[in-house]
Amino acid sequence: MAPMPAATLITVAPTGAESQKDANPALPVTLDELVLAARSCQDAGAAMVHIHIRDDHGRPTLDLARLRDTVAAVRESTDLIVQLSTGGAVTDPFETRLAVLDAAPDSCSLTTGTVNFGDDIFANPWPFVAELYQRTQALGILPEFELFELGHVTAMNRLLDTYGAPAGGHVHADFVMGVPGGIPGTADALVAGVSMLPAGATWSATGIGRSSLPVMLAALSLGGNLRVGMEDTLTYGPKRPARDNAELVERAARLAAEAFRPAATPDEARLMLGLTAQG
Ligand code: KMH
Ligand code: ZN
Repeated sequence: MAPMPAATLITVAPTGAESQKDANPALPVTLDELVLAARSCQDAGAAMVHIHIRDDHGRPTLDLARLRDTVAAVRESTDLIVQLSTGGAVTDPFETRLAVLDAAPDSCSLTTGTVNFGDDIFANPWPFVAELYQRTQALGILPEFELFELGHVTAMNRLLDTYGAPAGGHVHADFVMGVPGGIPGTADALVAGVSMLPAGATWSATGIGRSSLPVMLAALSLGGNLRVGMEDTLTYGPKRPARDNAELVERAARLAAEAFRPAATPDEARLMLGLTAQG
């Protein structure tokens, strides 16, 4: 069994592409709201931010100029590792999703296969995934493999076998569990997924909706890292809306501290992920 890591990387996913403010007014959708959320989440213990942006009407967008402004603004106000979503919304075309890398984030999400996504399909066919992965290698951007299915772990391993190591040499993955149609948000499912990862990989996990807490506790007990945030759950508990993203990060940091694996600072997280220091 791998030794327990000393610290816990906490990633916050503050916005996502699926929810609107009417579901929880604390959802950050403007650039100012996003920057404020990022700053307060860093103060609460986050080291990385997984970003989806919105247009002036609050709709998800992958507009490149906005993405560039967002990366600059978050870097200006925080030390967080900046990760842009290349998943976007289920309606985003492949070319637009590939172009996200031109905004030069530290990291990007990279889902390695197609998955049923509620009533929709989150499409990630192999040629697209292979192209996206090779672009991350060419541009020196750390991919975070987003695994919604056990088969996505197989596809991630196929990418590594076929095209070699990620930029920087380190493999980092995130299990996104409990999406209707994907891997369930249970400890058993997480154990199965983790057992398929290559040696030396780091990983985090997040559970959608009510699977948030069971996945968090299972991830901590398995030596994994945590992703939390309003992309994945708008509530703190049953019938109790989250106050904001920072409240979800505060709880993750508290539980990590109780497990004697306190939240990693952004600099510690950069070391864990093989990223060079900022600035
Ligand atoms: N919004 C989902 C369709 C990612 O950010 O890379 C995809 C998603 C994954 O959220
Ligand atoms: Zn996302």
